Amino acid sequence: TVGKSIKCKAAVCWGAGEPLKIEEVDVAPPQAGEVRIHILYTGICHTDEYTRSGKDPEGLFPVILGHEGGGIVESVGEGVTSVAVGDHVVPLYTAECRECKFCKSGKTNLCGKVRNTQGKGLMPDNSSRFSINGQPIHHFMGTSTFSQYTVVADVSVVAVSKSAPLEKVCLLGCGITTAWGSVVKQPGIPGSTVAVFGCGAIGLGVINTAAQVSASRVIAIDTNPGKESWAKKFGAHEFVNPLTLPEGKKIQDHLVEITDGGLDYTFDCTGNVHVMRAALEACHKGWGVSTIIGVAAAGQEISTRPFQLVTGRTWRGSAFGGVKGRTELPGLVEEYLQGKLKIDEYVTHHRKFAEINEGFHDMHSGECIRCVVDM
Ligand code: AHE
Ligand code: ZN
Repeated sequence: TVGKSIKCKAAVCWGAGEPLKIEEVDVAPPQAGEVRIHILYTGICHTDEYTRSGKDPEGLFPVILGHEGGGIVESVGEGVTSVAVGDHVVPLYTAECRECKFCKSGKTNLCGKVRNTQGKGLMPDNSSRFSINGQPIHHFMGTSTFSQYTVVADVSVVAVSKSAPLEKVCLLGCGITTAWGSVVKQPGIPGSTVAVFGCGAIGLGVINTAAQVSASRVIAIDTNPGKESWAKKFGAHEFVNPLTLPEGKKIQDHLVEITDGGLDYTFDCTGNVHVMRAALEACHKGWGVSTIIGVAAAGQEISTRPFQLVTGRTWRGSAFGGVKGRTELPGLVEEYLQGKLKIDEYVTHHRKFAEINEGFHDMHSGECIRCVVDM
């Protein structure tokens, strides 16, 4: 059966730094190996803002942003067997084909199958399913959830339990899963000391997961004093505001002092390269491991004295928390339904689709953890 094009509303970013504009777009039917999804809810993540702002060197325009979506499969292209019409789904910006060198390695969640075309803002056949009066609009991160209908590759979507509210589980498309995976995929955290730099959604998720797996001491760090109560609510034992340290005192030196030589594990959840350095240098000599989760601004580089690594600290990073989305998201949704995984607690703001730009403004305020947009 040959599907028809759908007209719907989408938030289009026409150029770097421009606000999103709600437009009527044509969404072509899914081709072989593709899935068209009716998006009902989407979160807004700092990465959407990073690309909107024009700071992302890989940013392409015009584009339909968004990568934290929840929706229902409207139709599928030829050969699609992994999801069916009517399934409740979460699009995945980290695909999982189970066939490529990466997927088969057993060492990483990164998948090579659609990486190149995804990076070009296109579907795997090198074309776009979005257009306005015949002008193609770029896809984003293989998901483009700021559209009432989107098309994704079948390797870039997972069906989840219909018992779970899509307005909540959409957030598993990025932030909460990233935070969860960064902790549970790393052996050794139970019983260990942990410091988390940055108390946004990712930082709070890392704090919460570390506390749940019984880290012995979880120290939250943020320059916004308002984040102390958030961090503690999510399980942090202590909170340090670097701005309150004596003049000239570095946060890493303070942390090394109060932890008898440094932390076992640290996490950068800020994307600030100076914070990344502090997170590494706050690690304990001989075994401390620092994980970079935040996305740094274009052209930024990290630095430290090599002696920091020679003396046994490890600097690492992960994308989407090391989580294989198609395999693991259904289980995370079950954990949410059983009350073992927090999602509701992150949602501080709700917006109608027409107010999506206000949702971006919400995100900049320290009081916003996650804003969910009702499409
Ligand atoms: N294009 C940016 C980098 C963006 C980036 O690091 N993306 C993260 C996901 S951020 C989620 O909010 C990622 O996982 N990337 C892996 C990948 O394969 O793209 C830049 O600075 O160039
Ligand atoms: Zn994100």
